[in-house]
Amino acid sequence: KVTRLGWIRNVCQGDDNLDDQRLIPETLRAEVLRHLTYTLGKDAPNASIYDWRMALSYAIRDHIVEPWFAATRRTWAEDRKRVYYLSMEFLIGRILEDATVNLGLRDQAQEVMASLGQDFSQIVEDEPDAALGNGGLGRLAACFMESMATVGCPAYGYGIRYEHGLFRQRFQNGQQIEAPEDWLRQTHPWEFARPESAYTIPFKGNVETRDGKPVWVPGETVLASAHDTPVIGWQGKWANTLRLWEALPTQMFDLERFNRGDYAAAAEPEALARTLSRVLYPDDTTYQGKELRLKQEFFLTSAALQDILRRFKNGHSNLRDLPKYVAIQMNDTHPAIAGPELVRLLSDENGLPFEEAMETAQACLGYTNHTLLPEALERWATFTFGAVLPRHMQIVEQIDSWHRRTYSPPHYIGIVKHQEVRMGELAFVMAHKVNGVSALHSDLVKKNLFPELNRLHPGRIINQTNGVTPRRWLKMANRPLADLITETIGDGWEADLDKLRGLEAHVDDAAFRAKFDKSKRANKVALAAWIKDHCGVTVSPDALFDVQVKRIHEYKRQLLNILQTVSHWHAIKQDPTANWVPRVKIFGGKSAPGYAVAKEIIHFINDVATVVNNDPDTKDLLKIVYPENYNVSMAERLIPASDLSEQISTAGKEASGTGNMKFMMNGAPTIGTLDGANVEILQEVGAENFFLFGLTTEEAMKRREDPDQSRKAIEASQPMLDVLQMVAEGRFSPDQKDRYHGLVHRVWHHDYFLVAADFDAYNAAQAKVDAAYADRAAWVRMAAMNTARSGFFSSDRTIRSYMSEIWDIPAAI
Ligand code: B1N
Repeated sequence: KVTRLGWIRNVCQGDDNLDDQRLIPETLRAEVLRHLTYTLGKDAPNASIYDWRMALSYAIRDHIVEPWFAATRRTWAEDRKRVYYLSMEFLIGRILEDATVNLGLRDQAQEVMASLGQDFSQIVEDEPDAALGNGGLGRLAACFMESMATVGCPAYGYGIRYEHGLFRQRFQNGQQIEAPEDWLRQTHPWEFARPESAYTIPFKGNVETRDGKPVWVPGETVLASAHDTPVIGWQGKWANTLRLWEALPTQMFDLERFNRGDYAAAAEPEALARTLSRVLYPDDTTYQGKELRLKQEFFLTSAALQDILRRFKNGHSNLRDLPKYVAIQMNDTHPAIAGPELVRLLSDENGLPFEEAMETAQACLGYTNHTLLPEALERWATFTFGAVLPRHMQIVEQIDSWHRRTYSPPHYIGIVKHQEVRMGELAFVMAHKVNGVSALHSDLVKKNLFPELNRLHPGRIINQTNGVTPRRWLKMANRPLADLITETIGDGWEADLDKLRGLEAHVDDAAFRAKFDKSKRANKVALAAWIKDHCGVTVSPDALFDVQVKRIHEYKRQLLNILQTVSHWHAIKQDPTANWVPRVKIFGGKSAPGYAVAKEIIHFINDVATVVNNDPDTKDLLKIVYPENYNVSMAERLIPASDLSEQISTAGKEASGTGNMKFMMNGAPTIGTLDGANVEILQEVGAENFFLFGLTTEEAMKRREDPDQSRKAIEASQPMLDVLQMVAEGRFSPDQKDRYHGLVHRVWHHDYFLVAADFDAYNAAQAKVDAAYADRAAWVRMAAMNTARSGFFSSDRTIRSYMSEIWDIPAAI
């Protein structure tokens, strides 16, 4: 028998022979009971599911702390370079089950809780999602944190500890209603508060000159106080820290006002400071020039940089050596104020000359671009920027003229232009590497977004295709398939996903295919029960589960999907006895609260669902479900149960996509366009295992040159004419027949995202899906090929590539 610490030590020393050293369940059981009793002060007979979850979480957290210390000690001892990943979003989801999976304790945890009369899966589901992000960008940051811990890359994630994460979505008469999310109402057991690690963040005021030097005299200050969550990698061999900042007042409250009896005014400074970490902005790939958002961005960035410099100075004295020990990655332009802030800290506060500060900062900084959409590119009015960050406004001007002077560009796109600070250009100029997130996207970043800067700085823009962690998205979320994979090719694939190629040798084996099919069916049966429970709709697990889950956005074209669904419904009604393949259309996703067109699409999908699901003619052939409040934990349930992955964005608009990779790993072939990482998925999986359709990026750009393009496309397509007529007649809004006139009008006349232009091609691709699905053996083979060839999309591959191409850090594991 090995003690807990002894076991962990063996793991840390790379002893892979864990079987006879497994933590014995009795120990874990005692630990859970100890936490229940002494940490929570609860007696087992009176404990609620919440109490049990807390007790188990603390017991599991204890096991993370040892490798966490070990990794930190080793990083200090070996004086290693660290990555600092700056992101306004970390879309983590639930932690408990993921932690048990990575520690190899999942089965023990289940057994132990059962012995205590508790159901492990219920406990897991009691945990609220940590929803500190909007969508792909935030989830990518979370996958990267897990992969950095898995490959042994010393790293800190820096973010904001939002009191309220992404809003909860409900439907009322088919329309989205937002309610605040409140994940911190219950104790969050995974974090350690570090009130001793706090920094003052200055804002506003003005810049004075003293002894010929600029001195920023702030008008307000706020305190950034740290909360650390350890992030454990696969098999607990390494752990890193996610450090989230909470905003606190530098002065608790105004005692003088309080004594005067003015209680509201006395509490004002506190309330004002706290608004900085109060709520996540719910915009995905859009941007609004709100002052509070700029303050949040600076709050995160300044706290992170002060922390980074403090850690560096704790062992080093020459700030010019910073790039040898520090790599800072900016997750989009949201933390792009890091450029001027680092220059300010190095020059104003530490006395480096401007040019040396510039060089040092650049050598540390990397910038990842996540979108080409013009509405997402951050630009701040110099008026706002200068008022909130007066010293930074000066430094930005200085950077701009330094850049102009140093590279004398022919026609210069300035950082400051038309009284705006352009954060993309700023991030580009301040970074030694700029990367896109898929091959196609990185190409477009060079050609369309930064053509001038690319000519001035050849080689600075590189590609780093996104990835996702296979521990959460396969091992944890899809146990039936994960077990089958291990049974078929052995273990080790979890940290070396290219090993999945070993499955290819089995796809022509009928016995293997039967097992593969069985694993998918088990997930579908479970999902069907969940759908019955949550949506009140009965669906058959024998139907084809066709899934589109992601933020609602015009460019993602949920509208194309639902219009094609209407067309399919109409076709079934025309010929009810034909050999139709039963389908369940599943939608999931939130709209930004202020995005009226996206909200109308949600309403429309729900209205179509109501009509279709109540139609006796199509009863067993077509169902539409749209569960409320799509989030990470819902994704973990839906994706493993999917047969078909909808990735149908207008070519050139989706930077990468990461959901597409999760579906592929879980054995769902894609119906999709040549957009984002779909291009690489197609390349890896082969055209015979992918349902490709639609215009290419170039064709799409060309098509838009014709102002009449959508009308022409519609008039050339009888199915499209039929669908639009049904919608316009009010077939799906009998209580308000003209409800979708605006929607129909836009498809006819303002169809920037080319729904009409791609409709027939999409319809034809869906018919091919039906035909393919009807041939069971061929379909399952195709599904298995998707899993087998998904190795490239592990975020471990992505992180190793960032380490060598951007961060200059060797792998430890
Ligand atoms: O980033 C993901 C990509 O896979 C997606 O294709 C891309 O759309 C997404 C402003 C964004 N790009 N930009 C954002 C999010 C929040 C915000 O306030 C922009 N999200 C993406 C990961 O690379």
